[in-house]
Amino acid sequence: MGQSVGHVQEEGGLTPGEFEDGRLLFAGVCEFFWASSAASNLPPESVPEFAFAGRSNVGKSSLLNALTGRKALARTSHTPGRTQQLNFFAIGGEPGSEKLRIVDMPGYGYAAVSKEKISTWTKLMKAYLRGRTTLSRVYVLVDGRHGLKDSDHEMMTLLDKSAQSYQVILTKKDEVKKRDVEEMVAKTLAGLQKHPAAFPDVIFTSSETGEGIAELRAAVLRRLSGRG
Ligand SMILES: Nc1nc2c(ncn2[C@@H]2O[C@H](COP(=O)(O)OP(=O)(O)O)[C@@H](O)[C@H]2O)c(=O)[nH]1
Ligand SMILES: [Mg+2]
Repeated sequence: MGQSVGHVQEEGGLTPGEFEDGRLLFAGVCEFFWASSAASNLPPESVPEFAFAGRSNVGKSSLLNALTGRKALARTSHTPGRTQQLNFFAIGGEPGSEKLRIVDMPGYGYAAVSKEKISTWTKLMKAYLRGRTTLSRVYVLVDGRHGLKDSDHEMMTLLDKSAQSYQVILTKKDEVKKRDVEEMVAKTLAGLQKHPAAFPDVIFTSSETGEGIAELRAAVLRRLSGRG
């Protein structure tokens, strides 16, 4: 394993107990329960929400599958029509008694989409991000082969303005040469300096090998218990 990654992830100071609790948190119920296409039909606020955003094809569906250890989650997200909505999943308990919610946000930065559609999603995302008091953290997924793009900066600017806490997750680590990993992490952290609300650390993941997934679960658990 690359030393750099161990280093980056240890900076979070996650304990073995947090890794185990994180694993258990995602080992239970994981159920799709709500899709919102407009700010007027968001589910009532309840438990803390962890939203996942990123450019189309960044590996969001794969990461959510790896995180929850289930294939059904991505299948739900792939249901035609639902990809342009905010999809809500109950984690750790049946909807109504869940411990947290995962929110799958529409992918952005996809060129072949009409302006009208983009403006509809943008409105929905803005409304959700600005108004949601139970939103605990947004994870912005960035392709680890390519790094931050203009559309990621736009998304993060929106998050800065919304005063939402967010962290970047680099994806597809298995596709990045070991010697390039450290440089990609450094470049990404440098790019985050423009963004006051960004968590100053990244998690490098691979849904293919599972690397970084336990760390992500533990990070969610830590945030959920008010320690991160
Ligand atoms: N090698 C590799 N490929 C991945 C990984 N995650 C996703 N992919 C691939 O990237 C493409 C887009 O993945 P998907 O999860 O559908 O992305 P989404 O559009 O962000 O939901 C698919 O071909 C996946 O197989 C990963 O960790 N490693
Ligand atoms: Mg997807």
